[in-house]
Formats: sequence, structure tokens, C-alpha cells
Amino acid sequence: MMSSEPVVLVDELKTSCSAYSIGRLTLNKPKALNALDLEMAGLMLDALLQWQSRDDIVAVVIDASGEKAFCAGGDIVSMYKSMLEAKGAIPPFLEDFFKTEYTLDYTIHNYSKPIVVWGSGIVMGGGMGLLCGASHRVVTETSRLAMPEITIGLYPDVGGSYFLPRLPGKTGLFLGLTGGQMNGTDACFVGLGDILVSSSEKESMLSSLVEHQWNIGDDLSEQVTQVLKSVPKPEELPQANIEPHMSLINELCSGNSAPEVVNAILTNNVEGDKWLTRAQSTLAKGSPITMHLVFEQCQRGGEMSLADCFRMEVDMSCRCGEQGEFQEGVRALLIDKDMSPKWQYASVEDVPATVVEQFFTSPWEGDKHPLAQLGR
Ligand code: QUE
Repeated sequence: MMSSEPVVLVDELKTSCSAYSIGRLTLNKPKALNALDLEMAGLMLDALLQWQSRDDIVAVVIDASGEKAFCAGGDIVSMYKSMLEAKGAIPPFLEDFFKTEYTLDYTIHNYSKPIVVWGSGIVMGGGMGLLCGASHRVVTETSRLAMPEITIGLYPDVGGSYFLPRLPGKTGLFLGLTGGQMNGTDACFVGLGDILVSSSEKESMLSSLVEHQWNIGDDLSEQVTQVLKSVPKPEELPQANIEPHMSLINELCSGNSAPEVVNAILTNNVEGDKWLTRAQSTLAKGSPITMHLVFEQCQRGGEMSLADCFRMEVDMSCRCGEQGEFQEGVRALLIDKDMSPKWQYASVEDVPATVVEQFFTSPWEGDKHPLAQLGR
């Protein structure tokens, strides 16, 4: 086999006035639903840092090959292999992967030029990390956004500790616990999407950005906003799921402990409500350890800086890499595909506090932390 398709297409689109260009990154593993691997994250980070220092780059667009997914998650098969090899220690690959991925996510959050993310189709896990920090988050009528890590015994990372507790009311905690899916309407309602356009208009959006008469003296972000407003909307907007459930979500998630909130969601009568039924069932089958991690990260992350959140998440993710629950979750879902993970504890009440606390301890002292320099 001699396939050598690049995993990320790095391109520069000359704008009509030709003095300026738009950087374009296209995730290019459509058969893997563009799930982010280490090579992709490294290529994206390098290109973004180079473009940031160039005066002729007015904006960056991040999109993906294929219609089905912007990015369905991370390369958890490679993570699984590294965990098998490390036999209970922190796999060096995981440290490397999460350091690079979170640095990329952080760079997107703090970028000095506008970044447009075309978040059409599946946007989950690692894909949410790329979307959430961008200045211009475009969603479409095919968008399906979620943080589904409870299904694999991980937890909503890629900045979830920062953005989940900042969503309206208790929606972040609810979405993290249940892997609940947001469509384009929901994403704009909670503030994770900025504009909803028709999925068939990607090329026209790119043309409009290229043809815009860029004025480098004016606010570039405002110019992108104006261009995006001209992109046609879908004929039918997706039906809202979150807004009509807002007061119920806040009520169910008002408890002061993980067991309280989880049991409130699980015992709520959802008869006839498709969206809630699915959220409830995902939570019911999910990892009891993850339930505690989501509750705790939302508590802690709500009061932390973005850089501190990413530092906490490297600690948590590496602890997940040595603890076993995550390995078992990937095994059941993607390796053996038996869909029956053997979770370490039978229910959320059975997880000892000392087990939860271990995920929030750092394997590194101070400046030895892989992200010690982030934001400093
Ligand atoms: C929960 C998850 C993930 C998932 C499915 C879940 C996840 C993830 C992937 C995924 C999808 C496509 C791929 C791939 C991984 O699926 O985090 O390598 O090609 O990355 O139910 O958390």
C-alpha cells in the first residue's frame, strides 16, 4: 500500500486584492471521521504558530474532508495500544499526545487573528476542542456536537473543564454526564456556535472570504463576522432540544454531589422524550468513575483560568492512562466491540473519594509539568 495522503491539508488562499492570504487547515482522514491524531495536532499547531507571526495572513479557516464529520474525537486506538504496553504506568505517548492537543486547543482560544471553524456534521470530543476556542464557530443543519467520553471511561477534556461550567445554567454538567447531543440550534443557544448556515454553502463561504476587500487597518474579526452573515441559512432550522429543557436540566443538576445529580437524572420520567431518553441511557451505561470526574471538573474548572484547566486536564488524562477504566472503555467500544465495558465500580455511590482524588493529583512537580509554560 502506497497511500501518502497528508493527514492535514495546509493551504493558503490568496484573497482578491492579493496582498493578503487566508490560512486553511483541512483535517484529512475522512474514513476515520477526521479523529485527531498526534501527527495532525502537530501539523496544525505548527501552521497556526507560523501564520500568527505573518502580517499578510488575515484569517484562518479550519475545515475537514468529507461531509460526515468535522472531527469525531481523538485517536483512542493509539492511546489504547500505548496503555497496553505501559502496563499501568503513564504511557509516554499519552503525555505527548495530550500536551500537543491541549497546546493546540489553547492556541486556538488565544489566537491573535480570526479563526473560522466549519463545524458541520459530527463534532465530538477532540473536535469540540478545536471548535470551542475559535473566534467564529460555524454550525450547520447537520451538526451534531457532544462530549461523549462517559461512554469510554474518560471524561470531557479538551477544555471541557473550562467551557462546560460556563454554559448557561447547569447545561455543561448535564451534557458532560450524559454525552447529550447538540444540533446547530442548540449549539447557538448555549453559545458554543456563533452562526448557523446551510451545510451546502462551504464553498460559497470560502469564496466570500477570498473575495472580501480586506482592510488590514480595521478589526479583522468584525470583517469575518460581516462576511459570515452573508452566507445562506438552511431552509429548515433544527428543532431545539436544550432551550425547552432548560429548567428541568437546572433542577436535575442542582444537587451537591455526583450521586445526587446522577440519580436525579436517572430517576426522572422521560417517557416519550427522545432526546432525554437517549441522554439518560448514555449516563446509565456510562462509567461511574467518569460521573465523579465530570462533577468535580465542573466544580473546580468554573473558577480556574483556561491555562490552569488544561494543566489539570493533562494530569487527569494521564491518570486515566494509568488507572484502567479508560483502557477498558476503549476495549469494549472500539477494540473488541462487545459494547460491554466492565466498569470497576457497580454504581456512582460505590466509587471511593480517594479514587476520585487521585485523578486530580499531578504526576509532576511545578515546572516539570508538560504544560508548565502555558499562558506564562
Ligand atoms: C465516546 C467517545 C469517543 C468515541 C465514541 C464514544 C471518542 C472518540 C471516538 C472516535 C471516533 C472515530 C474514530 C476514532 C475515535 O469515538 O472519544 O479513532 O475514527 O475519539 O461513544 O468519547
